[in-house]
Amino acid sequence: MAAIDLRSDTITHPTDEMRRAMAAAEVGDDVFGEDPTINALQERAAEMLGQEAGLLTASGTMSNLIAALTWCSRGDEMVMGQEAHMFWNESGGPTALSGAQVRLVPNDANGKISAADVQAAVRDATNIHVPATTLVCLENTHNRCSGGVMTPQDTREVVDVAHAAGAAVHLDGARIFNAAVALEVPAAELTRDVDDVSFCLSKALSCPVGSVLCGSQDFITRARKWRKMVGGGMRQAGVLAAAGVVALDTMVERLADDHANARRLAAGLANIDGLTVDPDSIHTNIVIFEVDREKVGDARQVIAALREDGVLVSHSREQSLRMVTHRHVTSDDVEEALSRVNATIRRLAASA
Ligand code: TLP
Repeated sequence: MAAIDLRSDTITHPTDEMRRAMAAAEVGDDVFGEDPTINALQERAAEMLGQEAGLLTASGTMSNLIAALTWCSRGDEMVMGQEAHMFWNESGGPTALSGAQVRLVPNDANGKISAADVQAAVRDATNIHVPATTLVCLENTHNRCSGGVMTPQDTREVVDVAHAAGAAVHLDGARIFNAAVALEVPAAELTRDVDDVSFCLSKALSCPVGSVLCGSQDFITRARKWRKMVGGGMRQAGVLAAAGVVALDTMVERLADDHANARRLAAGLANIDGLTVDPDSIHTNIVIFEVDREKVGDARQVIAALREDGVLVSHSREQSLRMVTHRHVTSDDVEEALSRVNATIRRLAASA
């Protein structure tokens, strides 16, 4: 029985077309800016996101780190949502390496942070007792908030408040194309107002490696130096960028299939006694659901039991589990996964 792997969209493999493009890629030394395939990817990405320039990085974590290093100095403050990936899952890098501290504001259930909360969090630049707010970070889609989306209007409201306070806005758009497809808007609508945006090639877009950080020419010039400092100058990485170009051409529209599968998955999970999820709250490819401890048991034991029954899921928090749909999960796999989950949960509930 083949396992159905719903741990993350990061597990996706490159397509045959990507592999062919990688093998044939024209390359050069990217630290000299001479890799034509990387240059093409960066230009294409920047254009799609309504920004002037782009920079290939090794990962989403590296892009977010470079953004923090570019905008923040020691003693500054960056504002972000309390559920931000940058806060939870990047080993503390953005604050540790920039020397700036973080100020958290609430995320709503969709991952949105409100302009009012940001307004209340930014510091008075004339007060020497407080840190300077130099950066506000957004995340769209929102990983820990069930892949929730921020609309262009939500984004603009926060950007206006941040800019009025003299802070830049970084968008962790690891899954920005999922947000664009879900909202049926061009990605640029969600990104052109921010000062920089990073998106991941290696998640639902199916590339093996990489993210692209986009922003103004001046921002990218500064970011390029930080990328070198953190060891991200990757030389003939056109072999990776080639997959990225194919991804931007072929992998964006199909994200709607992942979203439909995620909704189907959520609807099925909602019917299983002992699990709780609101299917109407699922807009993209991430499904986070609660496990009733009394009825079913500890969430980590549930993960182990599901693994034995051929369904791989990840832990989100305390009693929440996460499933992510992606290119290797078909609608038949969703049905099969639901039937396996149902059997596992019934078994656990019988022995609880
Ligand atoms: N997220 C991974 C894990 O780290 C949780 C996943 O499986 O979803 N921003 C966001 C919003 C992300 O979800 C991730 C990865 C990153 C940044 C970091 O990207 P990578 O893994 O390329 O460093």
